Amino acid sequence: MRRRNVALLLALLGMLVSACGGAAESGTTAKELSYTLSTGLVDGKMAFIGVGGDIDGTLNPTLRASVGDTVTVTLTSGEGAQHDIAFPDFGAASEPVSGQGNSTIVSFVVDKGGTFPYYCVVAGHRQAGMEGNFEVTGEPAAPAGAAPDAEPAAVAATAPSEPAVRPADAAAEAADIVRDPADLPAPLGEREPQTVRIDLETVEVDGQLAGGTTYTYWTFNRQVPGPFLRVKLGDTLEVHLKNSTSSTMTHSVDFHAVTGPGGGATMTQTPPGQETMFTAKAINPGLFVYHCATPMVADHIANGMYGLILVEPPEGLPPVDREFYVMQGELYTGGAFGEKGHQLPDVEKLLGEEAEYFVFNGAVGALTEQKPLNANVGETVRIYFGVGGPNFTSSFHVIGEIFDRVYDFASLTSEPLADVQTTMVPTGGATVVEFAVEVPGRYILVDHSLSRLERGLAGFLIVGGDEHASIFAGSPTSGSGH
Ligand SMILES: [Cu+2]
Repeated sequence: MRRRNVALLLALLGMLVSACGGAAESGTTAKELSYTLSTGLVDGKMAFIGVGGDIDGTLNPTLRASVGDTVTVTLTSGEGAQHDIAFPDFGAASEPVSGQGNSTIVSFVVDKGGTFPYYCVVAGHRQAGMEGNFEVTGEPAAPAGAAPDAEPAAVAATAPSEPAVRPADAAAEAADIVRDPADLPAPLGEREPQTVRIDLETVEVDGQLAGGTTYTYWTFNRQVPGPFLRVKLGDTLEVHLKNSTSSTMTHSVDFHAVTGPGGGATMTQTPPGQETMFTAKAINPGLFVYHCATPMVADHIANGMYGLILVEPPEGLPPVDREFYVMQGELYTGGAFGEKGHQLPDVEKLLGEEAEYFVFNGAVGALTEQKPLNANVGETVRIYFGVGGPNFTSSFHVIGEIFDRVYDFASLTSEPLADVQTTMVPTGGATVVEFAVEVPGRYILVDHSLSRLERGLAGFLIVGGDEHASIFAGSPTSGSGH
């Protein structure tokens, strides 16, 4: 840390010296300019907010300087989430800052004229709104052989790029973030509506994505998906959202089961270390997705912030022998699918919808080697299945089974469909499927867009018990891989 400070000081001295040189050459007086910016969420978008002077209160204010000036920008974290500020055209970027009221500083000498972007480099924040203009009067830079018009094209290329992968040092202690598909509360039975307290904690955890590959997940309660919540029609939800002190981001929750602005997201934008609360009445039965709704929302969802809440109709659902909880999502990593080490998120891939990983319950192998679904011949099975996404609709199918009933779009008040092979589940949507298991063996849960099977998307339903030759019989041909 001390060594870095010395390096910083030397760099600053170097800049000052060059600034004096520049001023002497041009014969003008170089100024020292200071700007102060805060950060915040305004109307659902992230922004830099001007503090003091002409820019006071302005969102993403245009900052101005002249060639030769030394510009110092102090960035204060207004809401406590992690941010930074970069002027990539000048090779200048601050250290990240987090924690409400803490500051970071970047200082640099302006060596060319024109209009340049400044923005937050934290993944997704520029796209979520944290970008402004830096206008420099004076001689534009004229690199030999380069037309001035060509300059904007260089902006993106000179942006500081994060490495795609971090060394695998974290792999050993990375957490198991996989939600067991059997981890869900029992049916509520018939009862009067009541107030149900729901405690959610948003935690950012380094977790196992695949063998030898780790990823920093953003979670509800440390697992993906978040906890399965079960309430009754007419219940009042009292939602407490706590954002861990170790978080770098603001988080929130939007319940699709809630009627009201943002599904609760407007009231739960929660900086690290803080807690928010809202109440809402469950006035529609069904199986609903909940997810984080902090900009960039797609980024928060891709990182694992989704779950399901079941609002049972008064009479509940017909009894079954086994219930399971499965959610599909996709991840956008810097490294290609299968690359080892700690993968960092890739916002460009996210915006291009070029997913590297497709997962059930958070990780490759989550529902195959790690925590498969288990049942026995003669039992009835119900799967609560949702798609967090953020971008890919699922063609949900169980290889070797037929859904006896599908509550299409997770509507529990419509008559279920009978005898369905594959059912479509939109992003931010869910379904409930039921079937009896008559034949022992291993069944594979897939999205029948089967290229995703090669990107990690598979789950096992392992059925034990006696053969049932009247339904299924024969012997595999030698050489069959199945
Ligand atoms: Cu979030």
